[in-house]
Amino acid sequence: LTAVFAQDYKNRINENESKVPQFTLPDVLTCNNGKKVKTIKDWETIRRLELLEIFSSLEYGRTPTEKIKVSYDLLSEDPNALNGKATRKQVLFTFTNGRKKIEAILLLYLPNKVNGKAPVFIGYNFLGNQSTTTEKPIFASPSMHLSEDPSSEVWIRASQKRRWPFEMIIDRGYAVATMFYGDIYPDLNGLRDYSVISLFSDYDKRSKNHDEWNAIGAWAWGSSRIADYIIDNESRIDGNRIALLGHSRQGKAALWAGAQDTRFKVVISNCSGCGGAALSKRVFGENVARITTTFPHWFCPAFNQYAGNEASMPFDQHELLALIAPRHLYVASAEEDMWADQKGEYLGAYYTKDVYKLYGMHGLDSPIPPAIEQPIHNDVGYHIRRGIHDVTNFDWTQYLNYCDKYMK
Ligand code: GTR
Repeated sequence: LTAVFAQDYKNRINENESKVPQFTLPDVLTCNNGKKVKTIKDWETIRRLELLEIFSSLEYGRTPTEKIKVSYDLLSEDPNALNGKATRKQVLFTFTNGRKKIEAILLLYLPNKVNGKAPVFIGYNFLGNQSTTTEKPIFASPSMHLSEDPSSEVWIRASQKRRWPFEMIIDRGYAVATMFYGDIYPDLNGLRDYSVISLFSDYDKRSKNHDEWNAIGAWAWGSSRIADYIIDNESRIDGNRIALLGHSRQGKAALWAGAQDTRFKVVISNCSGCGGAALSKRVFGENVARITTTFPHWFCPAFNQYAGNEASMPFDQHELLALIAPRHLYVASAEEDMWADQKGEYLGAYYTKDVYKLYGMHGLDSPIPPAIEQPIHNDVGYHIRRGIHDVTNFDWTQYLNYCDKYMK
């Protein structure tokens, strides 16, 4: 039956621009009561809070404010990593509520040549810290055994090294920190009990509350915990210059984290697609029906009501991206990544412009996306590069250039 449903939704996937429905986007600066935001104060004290409430109650679920106890243990430190260019640290995070604990490991590279505090990129990896580098020893990430197929060769050392050009990042004077996202919420339906969500005092595994937070909410929460650690404990990193980067599903989580936590000064969405930077109302590529069926554990239950009914959504993703203003936002797409709806990703970023304008900042100028590999580095950044759904050196080069412009 599941296969039949999946096929049904697959049949309804549209990747033809001429079949994109007519739609009207909600105006990001119009409050729920119909009044228009005219000042930064109105935006920050009224509309911004309304939008956070919309995304908490209708898409990602509510992030609790309760604090979970966490301890940090330095597992290893090597001042001569990456041919002496970096100091590599591995830090064990133990989250606990007294009855139960969940462990995660942060892999951190600090640039040795930087005197004083370096800016940092934070980002999750898909396949464990050991997948990001050939360096040794790298500890296996604690929750890898909970993944779909732990014996698969994708988990081997350095399998995703190309997505993590540590040396290039270090050479540019940035620190970089990564963690396996499955350590925060193992990415399979039915594994909530193994996620950080299960540590909260009101956790009820049977809860079907419409605004119940889920995997994307948990990953976003976890990014903020990495920021806590860095700000409180890493004297070689500048806590005021944190860039958060996420690819694909982690791009969705990075945007949600950046919307909520103003300590992220640059938020980078790499091919985040549906539920990320892409406008839902275009119903192009992956759509709400498909994503909530394939990944029922990502969003809050309320989001399911828009399956096959994007037209009825009282919000869209440009309003999520606008919550990052006046901090910096970068959205990137890939030419062959129709599934993520490249044009929808561009428009999601473009339609933040009125909020950036309120702050006297420069968003994207044209509703028409730029040509392939012609990056725009206004206060809001965007590029579309050749190739498939991935993170490449081209992407990293743009992120480094953009951060040099706004974080150095
Ligand atoms: C796909 C999913 C996308 C995107 C992608 C990824 O299967 O449909 O929404 O998140 O995975 O994370 O690589």
